[in-house]
Amino acid sequence: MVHFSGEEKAAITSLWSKVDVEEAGGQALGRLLVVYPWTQRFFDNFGNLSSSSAIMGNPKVKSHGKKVLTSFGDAIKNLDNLKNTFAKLSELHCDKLHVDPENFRLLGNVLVVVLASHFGREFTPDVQASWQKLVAGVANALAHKYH
Ligand code: HEG
Repeated sequence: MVHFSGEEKAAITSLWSKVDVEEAGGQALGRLLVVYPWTQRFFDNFGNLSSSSAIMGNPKVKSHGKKVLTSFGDAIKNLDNLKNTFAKLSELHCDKLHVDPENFRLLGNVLVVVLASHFGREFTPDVQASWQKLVAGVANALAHKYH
């Protein structure tokens, strides 16, 4: 299980307090769909995904991205307990949605890119390392109930 030091927790929480969840969530999910187009197949009811501008401007992508990133907020409140926090969502993604857990890792890395581009020099190597640990922890927790 991942363990977060006090410094890592502080780095994660302090950046998180400045994240615009709607904006960053829409960017992260949108970029996932653009960069890894096979992920689009989970969202065939989202309407127009025919180009990068259609994807980035798609209101369903934005609102679902916000939902996903809001759920990251629960991770940040439960850094010592990620597996239990994501147990229900893991079951949902496995049994109902059939999302390959590799996609959780891709989304986590895309989120890190979005944060880096937004925060620039404030996103220091140490802050990045803390966030990489977080997104890996969330991806593992979401994959935990797969069978
Ligand atoms: Mg998932 C639904 C969280 C990655 C595909 N995802 C949801 C929901 C949450 C969530 C909170 C709503 C659950 C509900 O309605 O009860 N997702 C979540 C997180 C992550 C993630 C925290 C982080 C890595 N999801 C993810 C990825 C894919 C995916 C990578 C596909 C590539 N999620 C997916 C789909 C739905 C959800 C297809 C249902 C969407 C809908 O039709 O409403």
